[in-house]
Amino acid sequence: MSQTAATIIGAPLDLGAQNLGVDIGPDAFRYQKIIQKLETAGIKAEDTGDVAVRDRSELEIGDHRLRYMDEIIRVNEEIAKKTSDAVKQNRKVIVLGGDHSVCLGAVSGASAALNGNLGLVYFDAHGDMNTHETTLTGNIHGMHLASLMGFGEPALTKVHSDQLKVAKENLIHIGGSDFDQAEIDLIKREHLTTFTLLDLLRSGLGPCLDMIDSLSARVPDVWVSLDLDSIDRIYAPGAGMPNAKGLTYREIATISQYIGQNCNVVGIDVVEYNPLQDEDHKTAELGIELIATLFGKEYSWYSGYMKKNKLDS
Ligand SMILES: [Mn+2]
Repeated sequence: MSQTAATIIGAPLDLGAQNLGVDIGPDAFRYQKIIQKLETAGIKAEDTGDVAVRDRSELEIGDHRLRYMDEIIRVNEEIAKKTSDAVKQNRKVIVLGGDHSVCLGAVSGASAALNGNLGLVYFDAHGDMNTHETTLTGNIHGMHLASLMGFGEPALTKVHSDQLKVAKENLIHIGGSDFDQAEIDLIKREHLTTFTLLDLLRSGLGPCLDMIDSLSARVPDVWVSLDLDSIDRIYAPGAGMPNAKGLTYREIATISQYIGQNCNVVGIDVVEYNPLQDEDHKTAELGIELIATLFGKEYSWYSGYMKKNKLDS
């Protein structure tokens, strides 16, 4: 089996949220042997280390509607540069958060490398589609998805390049169960494509798979943003905000496999991982499995490990 080349970018940014414990996420994935596990799935990942993030104790909050924006933009510019370089070299990109605002740089970089011709599949219990004008918290991890589609604060929409990062018709938002009214208004006004928990319970997975089909027919390349809080806390207790009505393992694994088999996934960000809340590292383990399946690989860390070490003879 030929190995797929990938680049890992650690993004221990937690300034987009408030004290969710997600800044140690990248190191926890490394401790969980992400490199070795992906290798058994056919992905040869090179770890480029972490982008530097200043501690919040050294920083000014700034505008309370856009908390810590200057440092968040600075970090995301660096993520965007590294992502863009890797995509141009035809390497798959894995961005390990960090809070979800790291998606801003990741998708901006990938989009720039692909001249804006990029689809985005976005797993999240929340909308992340507020702007500085509608936010209730001032936390940028609730705004960057709007920014990627050109809405809201210009300093955020223009990270890495002045061009639109994701055309609104090239977004699929999956797993939503907790949208703010302003986000619902934006979704309706802009006719965004969403597949919520309610849609899932009402219709089953069919319409979601149809959305993925039409996205892959429209754009050659897709980025996947995986907020672990889209997954039920039974399977992902280590999410920054654990979700009691999230996607089951069966659902997230099936959708991920479908994406991996039907889309060219150029990169993935896995975000909002809080190792301190995890149980037996199972959230990290699930994250690694989903990375492999989203890149179209089969994941069986245990059987691969057994074979490699000749323990099954
Ligand atoms: Mn999110």
